[in-house]
Amino acid sequence: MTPDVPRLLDKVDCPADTRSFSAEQLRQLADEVRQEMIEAVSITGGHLGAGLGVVELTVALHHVFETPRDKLIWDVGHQCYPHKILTGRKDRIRTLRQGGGLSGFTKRTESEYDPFGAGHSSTSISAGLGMAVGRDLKGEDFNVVAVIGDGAMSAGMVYEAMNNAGSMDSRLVVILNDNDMSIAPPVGAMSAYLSRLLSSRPYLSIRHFAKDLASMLPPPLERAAKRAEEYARGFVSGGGTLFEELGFYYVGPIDGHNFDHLLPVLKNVRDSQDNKPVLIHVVTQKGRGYAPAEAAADKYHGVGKFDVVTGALAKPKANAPSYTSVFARALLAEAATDDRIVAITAAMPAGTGLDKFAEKHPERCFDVGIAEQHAVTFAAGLACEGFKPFCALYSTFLQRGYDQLVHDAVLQKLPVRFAIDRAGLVGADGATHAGSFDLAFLGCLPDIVLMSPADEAELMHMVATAAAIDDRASAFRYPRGEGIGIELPERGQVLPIGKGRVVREGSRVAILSLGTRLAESMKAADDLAARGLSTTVADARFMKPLDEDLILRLAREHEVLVTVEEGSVGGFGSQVLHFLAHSGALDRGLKVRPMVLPDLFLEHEAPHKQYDLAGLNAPHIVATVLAALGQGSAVASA
Ligand SMILES: Cc1ncc(C[n+]2csc(CCOP(=O)(O)OP(=O)(O)O)c2C)c(N)n1
Repeated sequence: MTPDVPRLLDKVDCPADTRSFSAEQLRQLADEVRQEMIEAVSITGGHLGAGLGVVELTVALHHVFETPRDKLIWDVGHQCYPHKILTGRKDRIRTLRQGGGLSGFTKRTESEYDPFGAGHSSTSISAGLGMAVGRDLKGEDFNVVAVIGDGAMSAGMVYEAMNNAGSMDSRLVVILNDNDMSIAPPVGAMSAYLSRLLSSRPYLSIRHFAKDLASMLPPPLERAAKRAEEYARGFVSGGGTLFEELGFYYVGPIDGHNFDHLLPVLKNVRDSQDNKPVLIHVVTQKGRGYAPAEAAADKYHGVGKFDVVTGALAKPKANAPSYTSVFARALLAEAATDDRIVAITAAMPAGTGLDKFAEKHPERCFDVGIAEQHAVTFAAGLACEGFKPFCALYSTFLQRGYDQLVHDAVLQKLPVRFAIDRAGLVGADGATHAGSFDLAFLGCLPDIVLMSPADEAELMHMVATAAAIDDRASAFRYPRGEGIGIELPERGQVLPIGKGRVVREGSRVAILSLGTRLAESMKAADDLAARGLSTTVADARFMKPLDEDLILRLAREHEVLVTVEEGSVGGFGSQVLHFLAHSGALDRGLKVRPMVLPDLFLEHEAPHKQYDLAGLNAPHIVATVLAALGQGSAVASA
């Protein structure tokens, strides 16, 4: 686009500015939004493919519906960049995912156009139904539209919501954005069903839009007859869709890049007064309009900075392998000699490193879709049959499988191994994706073995240890990003259960670290030593069982004991304090200072700044020790 052609986008400050646009103008606006989005993401990094795929849909929705009065809910929220550009945030779009800038997801506190925040998938139909029913209870009149991807349709929550919606007399519009991709290719019977549905039905024709569509959404009195007829048709031809069986009107498929298709269907649905849920099946292409992203939808799902002209992705300088890749390497090393090892991912094969495992052992690796609850209980079932399941999930997504973890795995002492990636702070992905809580919600469970490595070699040992624990569930949690560059063994060693290690001997101050804050603890010890405070540093390795002997020794031999972890209150430090209180060590005047993540949802920010904000770097540890000794003031660390 030449700079002297005025952009329509410059005149669009909010969706209302598009309401009088012609289809031709909407097409131009879509091109401009697409260009704007590509340029912004090339600078900020972020989710690219999903947003590019919904540019036309986003423009059409805001043109047809009266947002923000009509509520528009984006499932996961990772495809919302075009939506942000159109809803008063285009001036800040180049701050996406940067500290103090726009969130990479929808967020209620960010805009009145974001009626529901997201980050985790498959919540939109439930939230939309709640809003629709709330609207009806209040006697108000607005539309609720939920846009959900085919990948997100693999989660059970979607079916709970549709099951409920189909039996309620509430008007709700669900748009199924079918691009035949999750992050990786979609999996499962539902995905196969959608493909069959598409191949068995031509796109709705213009004739349909003009005439037949109106009659698909009958006034209430005709509804019973109409539905009987639909059921009969479905029965005779076998053509009734699953959605219709669940009580939705099914409209589609339609081409989600074609305004001539989108506009009449959306207007029709908007103007219908029928109190029933409608599902519009929209077909889109992930990465649409940007050749590199069209060609590699998985690679361009989420990106760092890139060159707009060539599509070349800037490779961050890697000093050391990522924890994810070390986990994959360690698991492969274990699986080489033990064919009972199996691995489970919930739609994150590359994110968890299990793509490597799947290449080597396709028959032993299971991608179950975005279905963390199922992943956990499926793993428990595999354990019942004598397998050694490694269930690899991000900490934040494991939250969804908590009851399954407690009730199906841990309580039954089934040896499911939980490989918990992205534990702790996650940088640009922000609060929705932070893995802050797993230590707290796992540490309270009886019988679980809970570990956290201080570096990537330790992670290898913990994978080997988990493989060897056959009488109960175990978990090891490790952070996003790269390790410290330590030499890696060919294969991990099995660690003594519940035993930590002292990595530096001192006499006055003790720092007991769990996880990768050990490096900062060592730096703090150097600083303290330079101030004449001889400092012991220990790596707990295990949060459960606690190394009681080690803790008692540290308590006995030091004046101050600081615990450090990258987790919320209620985790390791709380367990140590609880133990020490009962042991009587506190009565003897020991000064204990647990250092944890702050008690707030930390926003997106560069990782190194997040540690500063969280107060978990070496200077914070030093300050905490000095304050405990009455030699300085504590910095905020909790
Ligand atoms: C509960 C949960 N598990 C995993 C993820 C990670 N994740 C983000 S987007 C995505 C794929 C979504 O696919 P789809 O719904 O088809 O949307 P698309 O990106 O194709 O537009 C996944 C697995 C998540 N956000 N939430």
